[in-house]
Amino acid sequence: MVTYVGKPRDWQTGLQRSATPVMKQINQLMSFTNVLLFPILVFVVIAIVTLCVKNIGNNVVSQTNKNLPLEIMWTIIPIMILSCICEPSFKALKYQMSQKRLPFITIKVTAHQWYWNYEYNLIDYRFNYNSNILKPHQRIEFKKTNLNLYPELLATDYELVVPAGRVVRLLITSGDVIHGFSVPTFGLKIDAIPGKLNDAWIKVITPGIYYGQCSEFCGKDHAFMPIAVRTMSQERFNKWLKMARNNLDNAFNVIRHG
Ligand SMILES: [Cu+2]
Repeated sequence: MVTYVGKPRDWQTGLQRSATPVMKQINQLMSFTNVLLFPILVFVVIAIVTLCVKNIGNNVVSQTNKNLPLEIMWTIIPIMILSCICEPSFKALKYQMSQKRLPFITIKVTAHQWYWNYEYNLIDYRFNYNSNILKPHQRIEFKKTNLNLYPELLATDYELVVPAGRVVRLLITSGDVIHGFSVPTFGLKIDAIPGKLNDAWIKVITPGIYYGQCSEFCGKDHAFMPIAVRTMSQERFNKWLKMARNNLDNAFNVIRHG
């Protein structure tokens, strides 16, 4: 059973709900920054309105020049605000970029115009498959008629499948031009560059389906190469691995209905 769908909501203004520890930190950073930004917004609005009202009817606008205390103040205060943002920001970045030792599995993600290839390269299981956008006429064939679980322009025929609660290492590259592997709920946005392997890690807490899109303009179908990630318990994932190396369609059928 799919328990959670990680996708954008209509009229959403904030970030998507976090599904990984990295995104949790990014969300916390965002909330913290907003707390700092709100008083600045209020101060700037009040200052503009006050100055406008004060200068109504004046042909010559009042000016303040060479006011040393004022200049010191507007240098020191922004430095203090930026220093406050700097610490959690670098902390989140460092966490995101840290190498995780002994990941449960490493998956190679290769971008192509305009689909993704996922390669599982384990000692016993070596296989890869392409993930294309799910076209409307394929919905019945793939048993993906539920638009909430499989939204238009985001659903794919075969998802990237990862175990929940385990560290998964992703090696991201491209077979043609630069693409971007981006899944907002994971706090993940990393370029897929031809001839270069980029490294990222995810640890998805809740089983579900999570959606993202290519985030580097890569040609005419850039908007039609979505990313769908299906996460499940380790037990089910192991079963899926065993089946997927022999019969991919059968493996996906089982996890869809199991
Ligand atoms: Cu692309």
